[in-house]
Amino acid sequence: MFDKILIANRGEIALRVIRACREMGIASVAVHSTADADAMHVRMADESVCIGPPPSSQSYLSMPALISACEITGAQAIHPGYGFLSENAGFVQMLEDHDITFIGPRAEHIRIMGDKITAKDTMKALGVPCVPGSDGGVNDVDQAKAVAGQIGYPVIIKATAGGGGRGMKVAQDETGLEVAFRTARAEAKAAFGNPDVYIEKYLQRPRHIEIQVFGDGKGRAVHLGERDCSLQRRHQKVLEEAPGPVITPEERARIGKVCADAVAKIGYAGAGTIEFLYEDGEFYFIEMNTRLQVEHPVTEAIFGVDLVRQQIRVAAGLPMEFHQEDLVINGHSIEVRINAEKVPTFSPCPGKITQYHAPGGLGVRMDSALYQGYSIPPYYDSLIGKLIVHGRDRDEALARLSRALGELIVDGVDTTVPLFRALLDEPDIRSGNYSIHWLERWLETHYA
Ligand code: MV4
Repeated sequence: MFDKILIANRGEIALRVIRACREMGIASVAVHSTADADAMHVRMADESVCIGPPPSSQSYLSMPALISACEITGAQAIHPGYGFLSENAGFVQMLEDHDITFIGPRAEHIRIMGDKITAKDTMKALGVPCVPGSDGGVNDVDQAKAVAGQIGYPVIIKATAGGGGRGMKVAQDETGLEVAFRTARAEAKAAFGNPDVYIEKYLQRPRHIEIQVFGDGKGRAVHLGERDCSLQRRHQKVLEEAPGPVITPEERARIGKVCADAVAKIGYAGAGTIEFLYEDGEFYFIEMNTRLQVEHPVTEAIFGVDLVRQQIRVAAGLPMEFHQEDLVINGHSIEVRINAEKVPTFSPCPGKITQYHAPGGLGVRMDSALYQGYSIPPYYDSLIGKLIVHGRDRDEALARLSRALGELIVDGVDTTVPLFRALLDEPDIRSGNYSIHWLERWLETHYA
């Protein structure tokens, strides 16, 4: 096992990793930009290293600075958290050259899943159900028309270098397809330096259901059920829950096994998320994320596992501490993302926290790096906390969420907390009746 781990991240996820390290008797090294000298992750870690000026391109994304920080402190491994360098295959390779262990999958798997056409081809070959569409990429308008004619309109054109909603265009008919195809390619080339696009049948009212998988890197893998992350705004998740309100135990077992078998077969190491659109009882693969996700705590809550601990174990060559049959769901969990943003524009709202009080009690977990007097810098993501509740069933989780939001105090900046208070009064939210378009429609009607 490692003696010392460097955390190449900040905020709540850095604390999350430091806490796992401490429970495992592993020393932790925080890195920070000059803007984060007073940040909680710096205070909580055993040691810290300043790695550069405020812009993340010169600090949290600086590979040489991170490698130097490992060398100075003697850290043997890097946990990347999410975002930043967590899905950068080049970084994983560079660490390998410096004999530093990356706590995450192999560079090869990050690269495959980072190219969405290759990811889909790979998953399809592994028996994962995919959205009907082009086999591989589509190179010209005539080929696009032929594919669309086969699968039927509407269709969606996606950039292979995109993902997470970037570089997508919907076409309702053949005329629209010509425009969509040309603009999609041009935008993909401009945004990603790669014009390659592919086509899928456009699903009109799906849910976003993602399966948590975990591999030991030696051909054994498990799944930890699904999360329903359909409540999004502009491809930013707002609320996530597990299990999914509409997924049956039979559906979970079936798609879960397909996913676990697929990642076992490629020898995947560590945590991964296989994203699906779910419509009319069918799962359609869209993308795989090769990192620990923001919303991982809802899975931890219902399975009673520590995913970061398992990531560290697997990276050190140790086995996971569970088998598939040990993974039994207990109750229901919901996470809300507390952002320093002004609703309904969601414009970032950095500034000084004049008062802070975290909620507590049974079934409540608050993952946040906030403290009273802290100044949220304007340079980074606006996520300032995640409130995660757990109950015996969905209704108990909802009641706890309502109670915990009532206890939470974050003063000095605007936050998304009022949004959650309002959402909890909505019958569709209370009943779990929402698709990927629900939130944007609700925002239009409630704040127009
Ligand atoms: C789709 C789709 C409908 N049909 N693909 C957006 C993010 C990216 N991961 C995939 N996305 C979508 N792909 C087909 N074939 C609709 C979306 C989509 C979406 C997906 C998940 C969560 C929120 C969304 C919001 C708008 C569009």
